[in-house]
Amino acid sequence: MLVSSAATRKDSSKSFFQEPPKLPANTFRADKLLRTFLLSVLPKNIQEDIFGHLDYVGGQVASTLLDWAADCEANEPVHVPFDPWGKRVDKLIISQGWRKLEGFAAENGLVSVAYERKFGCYSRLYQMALLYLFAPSSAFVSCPLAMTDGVARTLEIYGDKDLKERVLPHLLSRNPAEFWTAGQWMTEKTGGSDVSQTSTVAISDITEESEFGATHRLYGIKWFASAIDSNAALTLAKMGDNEDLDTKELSLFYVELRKNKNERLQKIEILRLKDKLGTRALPTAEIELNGTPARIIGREGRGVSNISVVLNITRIYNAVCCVAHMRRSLDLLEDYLKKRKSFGKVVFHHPLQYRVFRNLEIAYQRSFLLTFYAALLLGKEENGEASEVECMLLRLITPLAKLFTAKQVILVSSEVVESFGGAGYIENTGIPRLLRDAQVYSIWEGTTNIMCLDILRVFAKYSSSRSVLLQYLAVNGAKYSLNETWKKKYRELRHLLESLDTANSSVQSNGRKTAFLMAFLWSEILLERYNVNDGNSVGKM
Ligand code: UCC
Ligand code: FAD
Repeated sequence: MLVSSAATRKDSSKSFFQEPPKLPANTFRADKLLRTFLLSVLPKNIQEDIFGHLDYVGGQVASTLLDWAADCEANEPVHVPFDPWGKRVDKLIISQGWRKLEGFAAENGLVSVAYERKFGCYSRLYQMALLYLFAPSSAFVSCPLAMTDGVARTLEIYGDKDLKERVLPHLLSRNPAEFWTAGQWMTEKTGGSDVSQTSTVAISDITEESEFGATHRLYGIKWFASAIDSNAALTLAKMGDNEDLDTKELSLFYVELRKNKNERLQKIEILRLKDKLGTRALPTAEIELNGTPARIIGREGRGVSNISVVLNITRIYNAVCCVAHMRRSLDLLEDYLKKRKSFGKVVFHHPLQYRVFRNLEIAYQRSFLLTFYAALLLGKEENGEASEVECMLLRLITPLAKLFTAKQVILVSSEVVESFGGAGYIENTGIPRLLRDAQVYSIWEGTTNIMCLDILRVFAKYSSSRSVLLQYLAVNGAKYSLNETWKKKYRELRHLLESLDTANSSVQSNGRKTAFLMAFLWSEILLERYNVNDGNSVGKM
């Protein structure tokens, strides 16, 4: 009798298999907040025009694209510096999955939708909704798309006829065979936050006719160059012709790396690929520019200001990808917690775990609303429809959304790993990657501190910016009758902004406090405005 009950116990443990987490079959249909936001912001005719496409993408990202992304993760990029005979070849081996994801992005207008401007000021929002669906299944193809978009916008603003007529169409192509991606090389060994120590020099000794009208040759090392399989890049360098002149100022250069993806780089050596904590499917290289032909863009010495066009686009991409990363993690977690049992019920129904989950959802909602409000303002600005106040709000919300979402995604991903229990720590469940990949968003495209300083830079540079922000917050705080906590925090922010004039070191050291107060106050308003406080996107117990 004893023997048989032990055998039964043994059998039941052997026959128990935990159901793994599953994504919704269509992530657009399942996404209540995305739909709520688009329904309340977009005119009806635009909803009708774009929802079919979002629905298609929402289905693909939860099926076909998962296989392509898995292929990217299983076959990380490889750099082969030499051939068997010792000749430098700098071959880059990239997975099929990566190419397919790039092709999907081109065909579905992941970059071009924003530039075709078929939906006027709402084109950006449509594009960012596509990116939001695509990013978590893209193995970081989202990264070259971000930089391609930033470069496209820079060429729109500063490019000459050739760049606009020959290069821009490649960046905006919907044909995978014609589509080019672009990179952005700013960081050097001496610094990524502070690029003033850049040692790359530009010499104007172009003698032969260059295919893309190169004006200079570049010499130097770029310490981080992501998506090194790209076709083009923007980079910074000092003018190096005359050592006696003050060459401190940086200029912006366009580099054409290759016409076809598999071509070898000309006068650029890949020193090695970075061995990274996350983003492992993305080829990030250290490169040496050995007389690389390059073409100056914009005014000499205005490189940092000019490349900030790229930064302001990629920072919004960064925020969208963080929000998307949170949504994907929470979708997987909710499904899992509704299947996993402990102490006699599914874990989702334990009040404490439910509270944890709900708080993560709220962090996600705040992040989503700040980010998509930024996308809405960006669309208006690009279409010439933003008021002066809206332009100022956009300038402030861009670094704010970048820094806030990048911190929230780390917090959310870490809790998600823990909420999966031990399974969250086991590599082939796919869950640990969520945490590893989350860490990058707060580093690249400007760290959290640099974003705080960027916000302070705006307050210092534009005298009206503080009153514009405070007025916006006060009017909306009153409109939505926000509570005492909100009012107290508003007064705290007002006090901090008033103290900016004192120019002492506490101004900078309060940078994070200032930014996180702004994020709280602003996101509270957006939660009310888009009626999210009723928990309409929070998984019900
Ligand atoms: O990390 C990178 C790529 C990663 C892969 C792609 C990820 C895509 C994300 C999608 C998710 C999947 S690329 C490297 C990114 N690097 C950074 O973000 C640099 C961080 N450092 C900064 O942001 C600094 O603030 C600097 C380097 C931009 C500027 O520092 P400085 O030297 O102190 O600059 P100044 O003197 O304050 O600014 C020079 C001029 C000023 O204008 P003027 O001269 O007219 O007064 C500034 O107002 O540039 C202007 N400026 C800006 N204007 C500076 N930043 C901005 C801005 N954001 N918008 C407008
Ligand atoms: P540092 O500038 O040395 O900063 C170190 C720390 O000091 C940071 O925490 C920073 O916040 C803090 N700090 C610096 N200055 C201040 C200050 N004034 N006040 C307060 N705190 C400060 N770069 C590119 O150009 N192109 C790319 O394609 C690219 N791809 C990347 C891919 C990955 C996966 C990663 C991780 C990075 C990539 N980068 C790229 C580099 C990235 O942009 C930089 O790492 C980043 O900007 C920080 O620069 P840094 O590494 O030199 O850090």
